[in-house]
Amino acid sequence: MYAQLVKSEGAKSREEMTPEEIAFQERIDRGEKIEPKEWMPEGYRKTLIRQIGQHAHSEIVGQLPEGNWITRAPTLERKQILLAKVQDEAGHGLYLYSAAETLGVSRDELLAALHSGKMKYSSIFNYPTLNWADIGAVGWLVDGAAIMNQVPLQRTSFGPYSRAMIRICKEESFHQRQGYDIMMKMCAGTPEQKAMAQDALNRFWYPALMMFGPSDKDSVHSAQSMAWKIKINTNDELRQKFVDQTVPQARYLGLTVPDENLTWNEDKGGHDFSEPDWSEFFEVIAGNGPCNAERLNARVKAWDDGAWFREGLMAHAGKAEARRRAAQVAAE
Ligand code: BYC
Repeated sequence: MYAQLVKSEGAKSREEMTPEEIAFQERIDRGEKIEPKEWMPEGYRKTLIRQIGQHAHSEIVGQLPEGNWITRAPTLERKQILLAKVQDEAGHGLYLYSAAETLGVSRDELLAALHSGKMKYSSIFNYPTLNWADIGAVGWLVDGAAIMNQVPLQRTSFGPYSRAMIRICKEESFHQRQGYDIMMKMCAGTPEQKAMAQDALNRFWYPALMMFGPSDKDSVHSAQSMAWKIKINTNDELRQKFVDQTVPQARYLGLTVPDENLTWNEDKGGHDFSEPDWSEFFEVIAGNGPCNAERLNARVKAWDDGAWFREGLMAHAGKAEARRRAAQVAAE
């Protein structure tokens, strides 16, 4: 099914819609939730499968850069906290795969599309986590950006996605705080520790800005997704909010955001800031980032290594079903 997905390039006008599509759009405009068994335009279903599926993949691929640091966390307490956070990401992936499955695509199909490179996951996870300060920066910036994007998605029009987002957002704020807490500790530590925190901010700032997607003029899906309330805000709106929220947090830490153009713009009531290098972004999402191959190989290996377990589950389910049938026959 995923292979049939088409790119949308603008919202349909009312004149282009069928009567069913108009009635559907009116439900969306009234703020009604759409549930899986209800009629929906094929494009709505496909856009949701793409976005929810990629979101689910981001959660499970997102476990890799942090999971790598669980054994190297500096204290037992930090290890427990990081372990809990990484386990939460697995749970988020499962909520989201379940939400996608209600749209008629199986988890196996979604994972096959991830493994073959047909489906994307967030660009941010193609950057390496080189040291412990990076774990602080990931929690602070990456989870901070994720919250900025996900809080509005709690109001998204598709019921199962919206309900999954409510649960996910509760946990994301803990994730962001654990990252900021690591940064506070490092910034109050030795000059070397503070320099590590600054270096992590320098490396993660622009990749974090890229998480919100290309600038609005290059966003192919935004117009239709916003008309359907699959997305609530544009990419640039959320990026702006993220910068405005994060700059004072960096100041509090005594760190410098690596952007010479960063200034407060009184007229717009927000910061002016430099755009990320969009050619780098498009290279990363095309599969050519620093860790794309490593991340995908890790996921494919996990899938292959888990084959015996899936086979065991299927064999058990087959036996249970045979027993149930035999008991039914005996009872008749
Ligand atoms: N990375 O038309 P556009 C997390 C693609 S998990 C990769 O603006 P759209 C966390 C886009 O897919 C965070 N690809 O697209 C987990 C499209 O390509 P396709 C994940 C990107 O969908 C563990 C093309 O570029 N969050 O935080 O309207 C640990 C054109 O873009 C990216 C979500 O997934 C990107 N950054 O808007 C810690 C949230 N940006 O599909 C943390 C849900 C764009 O046509 N998703 N592309 O081949 C969304 O809100 C939207 O899908 C996006 C993109 C804002 C990401």
